[in-house]
Amino acid sequence: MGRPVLHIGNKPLSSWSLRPWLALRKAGIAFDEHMIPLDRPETRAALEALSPGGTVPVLETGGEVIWDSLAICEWAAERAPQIWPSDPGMRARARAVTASMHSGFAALRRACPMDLCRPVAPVALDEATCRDIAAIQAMWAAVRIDEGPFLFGQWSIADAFFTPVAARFYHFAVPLDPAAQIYCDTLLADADYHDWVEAARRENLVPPGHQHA
Ligand SMILES: N[C@@H](CCC(=O)N[C@@H](CS)C(=O)NCC(=O)O)C(=O)O
Repeated sequence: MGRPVLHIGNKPLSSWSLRPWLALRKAGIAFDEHMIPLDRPETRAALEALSPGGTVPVLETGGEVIWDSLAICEWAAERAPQIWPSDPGMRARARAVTASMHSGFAALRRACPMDLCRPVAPVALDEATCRDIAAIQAMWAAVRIDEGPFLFGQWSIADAFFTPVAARFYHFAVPLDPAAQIYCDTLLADADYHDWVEAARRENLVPPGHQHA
């Protein structure tokens, strides 16, 4: 069986693609990657040909096609259980915050899309976005444990889901409470994230003005 292939969107913009890419890296699973440029006339047909989900990321492995960032992370965790916390209570909380990010915070996504090539600069944030930012920080404070730099001590899928959030906070110069700032700095200092950012900067396929939540 060949290596799994992770199909992703443009690295500067595709926050959904970044999450499973990090999870596969942290799981130590070797994979090939294939980028499908977004926002082009041929994009829709390419995505629909790839999976019933019609979006990236998509993982192709052993005849299976897995779409959805969280489903791919779970596939990785079945092979590398250490990317969820080992304690059942903590694992349940990690899944809860991950699911909250997966399905929520639409206002933040809309107002502060991930764009790793964006100069760092604040924008005026509407009320709904401020509420999302406060809710994320409150959620982090509620679950964060003291042992280790990540949300649940060791790196977990929850951190994969919050890395694009930290990138949004950074590029939009969002003021954070001190503990949230330290956590975001940790995520943004991660070596695998840096590899993604460097590749994003090398990519020059993105039509100007396009943004993805
Ligand atoms: N829930 C999906 C969302 C994925 C998603 O929305 N991906 C965007 C790119 S970041 C996409 O493929 N959009 C389709 C398009 O641009 O036509 C997941 O978690 O994987």
